[in-house]
Amino acid sequence: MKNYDSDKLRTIAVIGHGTVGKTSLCDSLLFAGGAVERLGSVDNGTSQFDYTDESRDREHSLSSSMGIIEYSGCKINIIDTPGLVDFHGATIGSITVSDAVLLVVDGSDGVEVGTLKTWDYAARNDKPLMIWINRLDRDSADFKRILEDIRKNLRKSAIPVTFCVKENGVFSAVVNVLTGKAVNSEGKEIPLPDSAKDDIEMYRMQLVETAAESDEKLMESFFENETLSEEELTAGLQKAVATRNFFPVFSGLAIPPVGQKFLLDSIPILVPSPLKGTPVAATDRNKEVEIVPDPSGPFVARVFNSKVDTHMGEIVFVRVVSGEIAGTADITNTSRNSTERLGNYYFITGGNRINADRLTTGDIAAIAKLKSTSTNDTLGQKGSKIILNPIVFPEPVYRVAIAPKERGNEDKMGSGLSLLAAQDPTLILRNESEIGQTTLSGMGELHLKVMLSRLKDSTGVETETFKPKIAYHETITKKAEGSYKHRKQTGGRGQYGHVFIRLEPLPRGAGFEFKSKVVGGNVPTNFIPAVEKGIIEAMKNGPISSCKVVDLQAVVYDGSYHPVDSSDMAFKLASRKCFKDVMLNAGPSLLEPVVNMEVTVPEEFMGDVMSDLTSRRGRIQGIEAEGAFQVIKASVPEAELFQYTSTLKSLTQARGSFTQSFEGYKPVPREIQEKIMASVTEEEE
Ligand SMILES: Nc1nc2c(ncn2[C@@H]2O[C@H](COP(=O)(O)OP(=O)(O)OP(=O)(O)O)[C@@H](O)[C@H]2O)c(=O)[nH]1
Ligand SMILES: [Mg+2]
Repeated sequence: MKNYDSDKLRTIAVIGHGTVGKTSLCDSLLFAGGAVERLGSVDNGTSQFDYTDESRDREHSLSSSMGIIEYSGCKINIIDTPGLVDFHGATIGSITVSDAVLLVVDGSDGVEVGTLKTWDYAARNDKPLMIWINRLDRDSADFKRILEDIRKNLRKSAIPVTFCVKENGVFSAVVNVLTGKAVNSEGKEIPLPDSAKDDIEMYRMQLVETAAESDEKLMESFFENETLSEEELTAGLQKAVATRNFFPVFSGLAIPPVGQKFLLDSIPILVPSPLKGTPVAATDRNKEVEIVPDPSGPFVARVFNSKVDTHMGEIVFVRVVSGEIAGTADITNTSRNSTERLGNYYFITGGNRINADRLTTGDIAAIAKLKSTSTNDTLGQKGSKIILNPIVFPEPVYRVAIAPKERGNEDKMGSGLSLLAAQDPTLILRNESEIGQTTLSGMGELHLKVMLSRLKDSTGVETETFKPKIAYHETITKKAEGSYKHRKQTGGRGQYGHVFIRLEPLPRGAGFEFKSKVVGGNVPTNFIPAVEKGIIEAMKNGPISSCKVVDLQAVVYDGSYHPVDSSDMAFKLASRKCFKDVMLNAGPSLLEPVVNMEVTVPEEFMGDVMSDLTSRRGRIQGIEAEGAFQVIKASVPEAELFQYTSTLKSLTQARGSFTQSFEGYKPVPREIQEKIMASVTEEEE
């Protein structure tokens, strides 16, 4: 493959709801662009993108994959992304490194939760966006209805560059508004159908107005001539795409391919080249900077994905944000401040690799044989201190406790999972000392299933998962005080420690404060640290449920000592016992972790989802409309949310989604507190 300069590169991330035909469309683009001789198909296992056994078996894309099309003097990098929310980590990474995204929408179902979510990622990354309305061959498909749906849910400025025509209710042609050309249902060029003439005029006018609005000079020219020249139209549309004021809509079928060439023709024209992309925020020696896309600038590349390849071992995928590198070079992983040798890099298309000898601004490549580089790292020229602002991945929403099936495999499991977590930032492994369990969190049940089967394949370690314990906390609700005297006389030297302690509640999140207000040396200063230690030890296992005690102030305000028998140990024991006694009189209460949820569902499911949340002791905080969807905001105890991803799936026919974030600790209702205390006592016995 020849080397392409930055202005001849375009990277497109293909995104959208699950099973709308993204992978099929990517295969059809490869075929239409002449990159493959045979059309790959997800249905017979020959897709260039879903080429792993894993994705073939599950019939979904489970990670992002690449394809390269050399078309009209340009190199178009296509990145196919997973539609399932479980694998949106890969989707977000791919969006971040694209020049534009192509949002695929089903021609019958229209905008779905996955459409909204991926749209939102593109918006947050300020990416130019194109839309492909797919599967227009289905009986229920309706181009105009879906266009309206898109305009209502997403933005008005979605305007067709190509549209579909049905004759007698059957899909018959795709028409290009810009060129006036048309293709039939076999993809062959045909004269413009009469039934398309009015629509082509209407859409062309909308395009002309959009172009004129993008620039004052064009607006003037439009007022003068009532139209725009072809050059003016192109320039205006380019600008409107780059500024996200216009979302070009394409349409057709992925299977059999119809309409692909119209899209390929438009990509080099409508999608801004990497050189026109927005500068990327970064820090250089802790100072905020912006990295401008410039092949003659310093070499900076972003790692947006990494995986283990059967032939190459661990590989990382990068986009060159600035600069250029040829041949081999020593580079710096600036995120880890380590040196790497860049020598084995490839352009990847499907499951194949092509040796590369130059990486320039805007291009995407896979690098093999790096020592310790993973997703979200920055690579720079030797000695560089530039670190790109990291990609923000969503918080995992599905957490389980995990252990190896066979005892003794703990370390192997830990290191295997750590490696997977470094490749996928939405997978988080934690040793949680508070509950004494190792937990694994991810984006959903399928996400963890796939990761654990990868773990088994790579290390042979089989695992078991179970419901994680809840990290309850204990606190107090009122002031109380008391004393305790620890005295033992056993033959020789005795033990003597005597303290008066007062406990006072502190605001949530304040933790623990300790003060000494002892006067007259009743407890000598050198024993005060032992008193504090005793309390801290007692707070590790609270008196009501054996959970951690938080948010209180302890004051030791009096006591007494014995010149011979007093010791650190005696004061520690006294304060430990005293703390327990006083806490039981201070209105002890159990706190539980509570999370903020945002559940997005089509309106028809709102009632069911809300009553389910309420039955989980959830408190609805508000409801907002987002197009035809409702976003329910609620605060729900973590204890009630185990496997909520699966619940929501079955409540909404997989058309709902949610995000969650930790809100804080809140008191557990009395009757539930009693149940928890009973179960803790049972466990201890
Ligand atoms: N009739 C028809 N079927 C299509 C079309 N495009 C895709 N399909 C079918 O839709 C199914 C799903 O297609 P995929 O390409 O795997 O969908 P996807 O969006 O990549 O799905 P995920 O990877 O799970 O997000 C397959 O069985 C395809 O054959 C189309 O234009 N027309
Ligand atoms: Mg797919």
